[in-house]
Amino acid sequence: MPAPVVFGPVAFEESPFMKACRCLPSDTVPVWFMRQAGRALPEYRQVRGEGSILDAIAEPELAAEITLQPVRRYGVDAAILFSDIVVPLAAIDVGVDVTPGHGPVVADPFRGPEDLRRLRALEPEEDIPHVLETVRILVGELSVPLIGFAGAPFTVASYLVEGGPSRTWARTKALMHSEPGWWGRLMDGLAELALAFLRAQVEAGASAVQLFDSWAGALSPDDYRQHVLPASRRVLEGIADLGVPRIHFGVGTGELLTMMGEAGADVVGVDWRVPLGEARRRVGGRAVQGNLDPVMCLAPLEVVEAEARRVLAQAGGLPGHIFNLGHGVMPETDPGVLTRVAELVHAEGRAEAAPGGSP
Ligand code: 1CP
Repeated sequence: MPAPVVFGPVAFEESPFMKACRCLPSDTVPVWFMRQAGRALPEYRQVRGEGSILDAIAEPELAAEITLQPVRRYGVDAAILFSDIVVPLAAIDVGVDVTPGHGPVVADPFRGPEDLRRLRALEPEEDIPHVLETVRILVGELSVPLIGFAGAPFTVASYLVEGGPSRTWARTKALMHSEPGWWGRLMDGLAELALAFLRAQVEAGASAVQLFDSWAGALSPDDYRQHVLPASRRVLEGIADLGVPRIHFGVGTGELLTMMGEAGADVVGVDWRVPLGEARRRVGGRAVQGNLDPVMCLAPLEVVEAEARRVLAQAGGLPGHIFNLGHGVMPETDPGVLTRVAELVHAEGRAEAAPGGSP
């Protein structure tokens, strides 16, 4: 009798990506690229059109197509849902849009505790049916695992408080220290939102999740531990029962890697500032994801190849490494370079069990 066709989270347990998330040996090192869908791809520019990315995300057939484009083009081992970290905020009418070429903009930024009333519980089937429909389409089409994602409470709060992208996060940090009570309630509300968003994506068929705390590296270890970690832990531990791998990533988080693992991650994402061998030491028995500097992909091909080999060497040929960039693909990247990086990782990466047991 033929084996039954299995869809959903259990379908990809034998894939290199899922094995790496679970620190199991596998024949190849899996690879995907943060922001692999997007402006580096001519096929993306062709279908995307003008206007806010939120409009494209609201069209399930289009969002599914954009998710599939980099999988076809690069031969990566995982897809990441085409969505954005501000999607749940937009869905509960907080008043956020994403300006092309700039990023999220909150017309009326959060300035006082009365703004907490603008946060309400996310009801996925009513508030984000289009996102769930996109996931369901993809689960039927993909031959690799789908990663769902959410923004971590701190990073999402930074947009609500600053009103848009920032380089200093000055208002956010000031608020955290001057009004710790309402900061804590803001974190709690955003943790609930991220948790509901991630649970819904997994229940619709996503095989793994990534919690993006992109800007957490702006914080001191003490601030992170006291004012941010509890909320991120609520999100990551809140989905533990679903059994899917949980990836936790931020930029410039070298000094926070141990705590980001302890927040409840199975895999810790690492940017280019910390060699992967050292990152592994900091995250204990967890897997690591990274960490080629995305800017290197603008250099001549032989430089990119040498840098990719250096990342593989630093990962040590042990299980529990997912090759990725240290942050998102730069829009000016030649897609041919990323195809070559994926080929090289597949051909040269090793993930063998260490003699005598686990890494
Ligand atoms: O309209 C557009 O095409 C603009 C570019 C763009 C894209 C392609 C934005 C605006 N968002 C996205 C999609 C997106 N956002 C994805 C899926 C694409 C893929 O990976 O294949 C993901 C994972 C995100 C997540 C996201 N959005 C993060 C976390 C990841 C990271 O890069 O650190 C953050 C911080 C955002 C906010 C955001 N949305 C868009 C921009 C330009 C930004 C960053 C703004 C800033 O610098 O603060």
